[in-house]
Amino acid sequence: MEQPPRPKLFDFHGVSMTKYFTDNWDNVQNFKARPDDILIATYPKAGTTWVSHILDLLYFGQTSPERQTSIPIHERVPFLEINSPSLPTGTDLAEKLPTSPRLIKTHLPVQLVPKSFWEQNCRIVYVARNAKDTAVSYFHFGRMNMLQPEPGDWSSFLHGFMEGKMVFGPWYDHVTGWWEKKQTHSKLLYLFYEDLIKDTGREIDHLCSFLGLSPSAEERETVIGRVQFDSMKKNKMTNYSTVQIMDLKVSPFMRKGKVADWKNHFTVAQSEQFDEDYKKRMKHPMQQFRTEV
Ligand code: PPS
Repeated sequence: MEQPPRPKLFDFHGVSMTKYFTDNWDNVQNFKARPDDILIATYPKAGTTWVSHILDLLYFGQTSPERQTSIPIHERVPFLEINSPSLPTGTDLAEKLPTSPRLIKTHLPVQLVPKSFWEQNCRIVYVARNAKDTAVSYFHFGRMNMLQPEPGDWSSFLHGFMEGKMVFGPWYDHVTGWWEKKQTHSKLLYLFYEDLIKDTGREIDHLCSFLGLSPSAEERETVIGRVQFDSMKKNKMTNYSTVQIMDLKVSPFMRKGKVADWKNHFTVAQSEQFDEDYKKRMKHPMQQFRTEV
């Protein structure tokens, strides 16, 4: 299949974006959320697919087990703002979801989320991942995904990351904006990728208590087993092997799934410069991101 040309970044309401996430903007902004919709919000590469799979299993693993083997995760949990060539738009997929609740994914910074999610007081799960590992994961994603702008080499990509010249804007503003929203929107659960790595079962318990779910001990164990990195990497419904625009030979979507892979990418000088800049930008005392576990 012929691949679409790599898109260019442009400023969209103060955030760097590409046309694949803005071309369907009217429908995104006018999307009609329902009160029981659950929005999974993240900066790219923070563990969206992981949490999507966890939630899908918690809600529908018992009642509709066939979903797990027949519907890829990006159709079970549509990506609201996506509008990519030759695929249905995220808003179409979300509107046609037969499930209740509907699980919907977004990478939008908090200020661009369609207003109906706030009006309907929807539950939102935000997942954040430390900046250094996010940058590394995003770099490899750019290499293999034709819907991303050309990432260039690691050094120039990292520079762009620090400047916020990434699709969905600066990581710094994204994680902080959503954190601040948590202070006024009580139905927002803010999770960290590093905590999921450290103790997946405990984070699943947090999710369940937030969502009012009480799986049996056996069900809980089954979910924990199915969402392990190795099992999601083997699973065609979660490893994105069905998606043409991604070249998994260049870099797999389920790449490493670790904390601190940044150490294999950052030079000492890059790390020092990054840390220096980070301290100036992340003044919020709350956000204790861990770059190691
Ligand atoms: S996307 O494209 O923004 O939706 O990507 P996203 O799903 O947010 O992030 C992909 C990274 O999450 C890792 N991942 C996992 N890590 C550990 N355990 C599990 N089960 C898991 N599932 C996904 C995935 O490997 C990507 O991280 P990297 O560091 O690139 O491996």
